[in-house]
Amino acid sequence: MKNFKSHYPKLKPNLLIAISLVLIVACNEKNITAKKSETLSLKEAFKNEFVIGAAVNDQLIFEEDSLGAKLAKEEFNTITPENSMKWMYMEPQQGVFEFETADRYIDFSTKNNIAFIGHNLVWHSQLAEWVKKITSKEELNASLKNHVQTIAARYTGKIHGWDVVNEALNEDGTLRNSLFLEKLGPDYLVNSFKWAEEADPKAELYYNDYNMTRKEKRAGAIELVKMLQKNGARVDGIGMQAHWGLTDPTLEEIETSILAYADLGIQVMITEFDITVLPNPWDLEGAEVSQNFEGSEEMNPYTKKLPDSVSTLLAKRYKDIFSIFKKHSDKISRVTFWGINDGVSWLNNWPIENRTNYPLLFDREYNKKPAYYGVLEVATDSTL
Ligand code: 9MR
Repeated sequence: MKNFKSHYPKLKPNLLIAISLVLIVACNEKNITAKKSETLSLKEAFKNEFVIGAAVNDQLIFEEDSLGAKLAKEEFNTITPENSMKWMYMEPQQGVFEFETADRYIDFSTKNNIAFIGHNLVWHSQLAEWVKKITSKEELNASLKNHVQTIAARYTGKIHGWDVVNEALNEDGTLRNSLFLEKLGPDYLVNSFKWAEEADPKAELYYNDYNMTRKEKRAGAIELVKMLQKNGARVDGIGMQAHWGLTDPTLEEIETSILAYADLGIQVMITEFDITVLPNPWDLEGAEVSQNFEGSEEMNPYTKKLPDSVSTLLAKRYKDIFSIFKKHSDKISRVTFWGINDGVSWLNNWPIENRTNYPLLFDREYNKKPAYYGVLEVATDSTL
C-alpha cells in the first residue's frame, strides 16, 4: 500500500549521527534547540516522521491572504480545503458541478508541490438542499454515486487521498442516522468507498471523524472499518480529527486510540488538529449551549491577548501531544492542523460566535507562537 512515507524516506542512522555531531560542534551552545528552531520549517523538522498539513481557505488559495499562502508553502507539505470541496459547493444543483474554485486549490497544490487531501465526498452536513429533498431510494443512491464518481474522477492523479466518508458515527459508536443511512442503509458506506476507488484508483481513501479518542466511538470506528473491509471496500487510513482541549482528551486516551486504529493495519492520520483555550459552555454545570453567551466576558476572556500563562500551557500541551505522535510515527502518516493562524480558525465562531480563540501555531499576525516552538522542539530534541 502506498502512503506518504514512500515519498519521504527515512534518513539512514549513520547519516543522522553525522548530522547530529556537526550540529553539536557547530552550535556548542545550551539552547541548541532554540537555534535550530529558527531555521527548520515544520515540514522539514518532521520529514522523517510524517507529513505536516493545514486546512486552507479560498482567501489563501486565491493569494488574497498572501502571508497565509507564504506560510502554506514554507511550512506545510500537505493541504486540505477547509470548506470549498464540500457537497453544497461542488454540486449545488442536481447534476450541476462547480469545479472552478476546487480547480484552483488543486492548481495551488500541484504548482507548489504540496500533497492534496480532498475533503470530503460524503457527509451529512454542508449538503446541498436538493439532496435533502430526494424521497426515492434509487434516486438518492444514483445521486450519491454520481457525486462521488464525478468529483473523484476529475482529480485523479492530482489528489493524494480523499476523506471519502466524514462523521458517519454517533458518540456511542452506532451509525449516525443521516439521510444516507436512513434511505440507503449501511450499504451507502461500502458503496461510497468502492465508487471512489473505481473513479480514482490512485487516491488513498479515508474514513474521518471527531471524538475518536472516546471509548465507545473508537469501538464504533473500528467496527465500521472492519465492516467496510469485510465487504470488499479498500480503506487506506483513518482520520482522527483532533479538535481537542487543554486537558481533554488525556494523553493516555490519545495514545490508546492511535494504537487501536493502527491495529487495523491501516494508516492513522491526525486530520484536523487544533486546541481550544476558551471555556466550553457544555462543561459548565447547567449551562445550555442554546443560551446566548454572546458578549459574555466569562465565555470570551482573552479578547485583547492570550495571557502568557495560558500560552505556556498551550505550548506544553502541543509538545506533549506531539511527543506521542513522534513516539508512534511508524503508525502516523500525516498531522494536519485545522487552519494556519488563529485569526482564521473556525473556533472563533464555535460553539459560540465572535470569540477570540488561540488554537493554532501562528498568531493573528502570522508570527510563530510558543506553541510552534513547543512542536518544533519535539522534532529536534532526541530525548523526546
Ligand atoms: O472549519 C469549517 C468551518 O469553517 C465550517 O463553518 C464548518 C461547517 O460545518 O465546517 C468546519 O470544518 C469541519 C470539517 O469540515 C469536518 N470536521 C469538523 C470541522 C469543524 O467543524
